[in-house]
Amino acid sequence: MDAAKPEFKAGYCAIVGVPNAGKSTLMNALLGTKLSIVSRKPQTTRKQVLGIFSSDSEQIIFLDTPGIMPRPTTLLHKAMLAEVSKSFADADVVLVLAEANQPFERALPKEWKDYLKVAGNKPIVLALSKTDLIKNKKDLLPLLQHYGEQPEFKEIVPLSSTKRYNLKELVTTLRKYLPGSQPFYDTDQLSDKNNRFFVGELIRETVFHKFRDEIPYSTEVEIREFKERTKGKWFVNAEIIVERDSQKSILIGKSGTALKTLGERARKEIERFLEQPVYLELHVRTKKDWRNSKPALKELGYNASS
Ligand SMILES: Nc1nc2c(ncn2[C@@H]2O[C@H](COP(=O)(O)OP(=O)(O)OP(=O)(O)O)[C@@H](O)[C@H]2O)c(=O)[nH]1
Ligand SMILES: [Mg+2]
Repeated sequence: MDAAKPEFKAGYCAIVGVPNAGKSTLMNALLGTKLSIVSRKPQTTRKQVLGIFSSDSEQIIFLDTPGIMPRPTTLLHKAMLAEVSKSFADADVVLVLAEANQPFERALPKEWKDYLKVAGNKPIVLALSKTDLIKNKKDLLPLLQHYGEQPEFKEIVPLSSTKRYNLKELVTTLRKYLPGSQPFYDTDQLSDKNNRFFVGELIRETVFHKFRDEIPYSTEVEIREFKERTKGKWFVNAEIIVERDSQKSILIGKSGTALKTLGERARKEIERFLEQPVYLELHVRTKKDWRNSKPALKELGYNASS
């Protein structure tokens, strides 16, 4: 072995934290591509999204998780919590995100700290996210001191995903806690999820951006047909699922105009992601109270056993 070359390391890093902490944005920034959907609204991510970071010296398999409050109110929340628990179990190192621009009690509530006990003996690194929102860098010092006093965190890395500040340092820090190993995935692979999954997520993201109130939270997307063609446009038929007929009417809009704009926006995002022209067919269907229905959640690919 070349003595100057560092040992190759590979392992799993779960990214966890409260809703809106910036978990998905961070994973995208680390991978240099938009893989996981992002919105200004909390609880955007619902299922674990695996993102593979590969360099010459390490492969870090990031697990982006739903932002949750540990006390679930719906069966969907319970299923989201199960996704986070699964990520904790898979992780070699746990990365907790806390927003630098929020009061401590919001950035990392006490109940979340209790919840972190499920990490057991696994090393936990704290990333202080969105530091670009702190104008005076001196204001970071009390935050670093506060989190530095918390015994569960091995290290603290202040960072900004949007300004790409300290991302390399984060990788160097996480690397320390990974085992020496060959890469688990091909180094040009970005995820284990297929195009079908990401297309559904991009449609859901468009709903998060375009609609307000309960609609984003009551919406799920099911891909009914996905045809990759060698000639001509790829074909996607998707069903947008909502909980009530009144929500269905809002999504469709007067003479179908809202659905049409939604479809156009989502199609552009999908085409950018797939690097392919796409024909997107959208329908809206009501599945009454699907967020509290075990069979409906199972059908939609959630772990709704508990
Ligand atoms: N200024 C700034 N905004 C950020 C940064 N990272 C994320 N954001 C914003 O914070 C909001 C939430 O980001 P997400 O990445 O969706 O957060 P999340 O933790 O994945 O949220 P959930 O999936 O809902 O738990 C979005 O509006 C992002 O643009 C950052 O480094 N700086
Ligand atoms: Mg997210």
